[in-house]
Amino acid sequence: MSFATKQASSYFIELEEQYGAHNYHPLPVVLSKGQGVYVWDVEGRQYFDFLSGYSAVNQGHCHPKIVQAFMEQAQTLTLTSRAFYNDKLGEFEKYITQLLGYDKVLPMNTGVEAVETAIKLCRKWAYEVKGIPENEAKIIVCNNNFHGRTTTVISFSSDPSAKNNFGPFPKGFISIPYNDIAALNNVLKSEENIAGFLVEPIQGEAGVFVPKDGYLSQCKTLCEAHNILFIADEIQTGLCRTGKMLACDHENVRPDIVLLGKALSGGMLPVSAVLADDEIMLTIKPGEHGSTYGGNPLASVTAIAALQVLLDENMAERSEKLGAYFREALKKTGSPLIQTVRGKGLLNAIEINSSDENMAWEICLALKEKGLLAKPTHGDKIRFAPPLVITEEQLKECIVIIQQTLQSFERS
Ligand code: IF1
Repeated sequence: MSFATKQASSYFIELEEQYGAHNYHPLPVVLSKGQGVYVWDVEGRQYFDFLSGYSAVNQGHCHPKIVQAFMEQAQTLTLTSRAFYNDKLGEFEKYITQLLGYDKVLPMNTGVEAVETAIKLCRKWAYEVKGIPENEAKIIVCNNNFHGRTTTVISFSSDPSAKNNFGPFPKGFISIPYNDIAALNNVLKSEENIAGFLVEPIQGEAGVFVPKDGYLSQCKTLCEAHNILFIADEIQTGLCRTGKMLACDHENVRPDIVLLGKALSGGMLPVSAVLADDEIMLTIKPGEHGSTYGGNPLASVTAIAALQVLLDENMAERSEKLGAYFREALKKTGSPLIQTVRGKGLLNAIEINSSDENMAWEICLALKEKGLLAKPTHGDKIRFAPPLVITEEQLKECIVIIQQTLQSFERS
């Protein structure tokens, strides 16, 4: 690396350090370009992206079809607000509701806005359809959840770093253990005025924690029996990431409310969506909820293109097949540093077996040197979630990189 180029990275890192809030601790790599499964840093080095913007670029970086749709609309009409109709929102609404089989969609921007929307919808439904007394509705959530970072959503987080000193918090949430059907059953029997159950089909932030087969379908059955809404946060697991359009599809579960975000725009701009049937969705009336950017024509057009690419390129099948192959290959390495391999489709993580609490971070630094970007989560886990456009050949190359990197740590 030449002196001049070495300065490029450190220049941008120092800029962020000096002028940006310190709410992140990134891996020391400065990216300036992306295409498909690859990203490049400011020194021109190429990397496999094994984070995919936390699953926002399932379709690969700068997918040409999504870029084209985005560019054309960007030159035509980008934002009208919802004070007026536009000629793209309805098309998007028709497309996504038909694709996923719901009566209606409510478009928002970020993932956490979709979560907030679902909470509001669930409560409205509880008061106006189910008949829960005013201000008494409770929503069940799971320990170690991650649903975003607004004050209401962190109020039911169990992660102290997400929550500490951000109170006071609103009431109305009950947290139970994840992957524990008895816990859900107990709380439904013992508590009154339950409106809904909000759950991630696979817990992402918790280190890609896959619940046992049948968990989601049993939860759904219990929710039906108690007349409460089953709300699936598919913001990370949805849109082919786990090998099906929705992770709930693995168990043929149809949630009452589905939340999408991230890959809904293929990484172009924040687009999220809440899907539900009329009985739920029509409880919100004009003026009761919304957003300046939600449902804008640029987002609408981009989202249709992003969804169409998932279908055209058989991303669900690719994800399922390559994911299974990837996990098998990781297990076959027999590396003593791998405690567990888990995941579904191309949403995967390994748990590092080491007494050194910095080991996962050190491994990610070493992977970076070998041309693969991955991010440690919760200290001892490394998440592997490449764009779904990755080819079998590229994946094999990546497995070799991971294997060699782990080996270099085994010796030391
Ligand atoms: C950050 C994790 C991923 C999500 C689910 C809602 C949201 C997210 C299931 C909110 C967002 C992100 C946000 C990112 C870290 C990240 C993450 F490690 F924290 F868990 F992806 F794995 N529901 N997840 O995963 O969506 O408002 O951000 O659009 O730095 O906070 P958002």
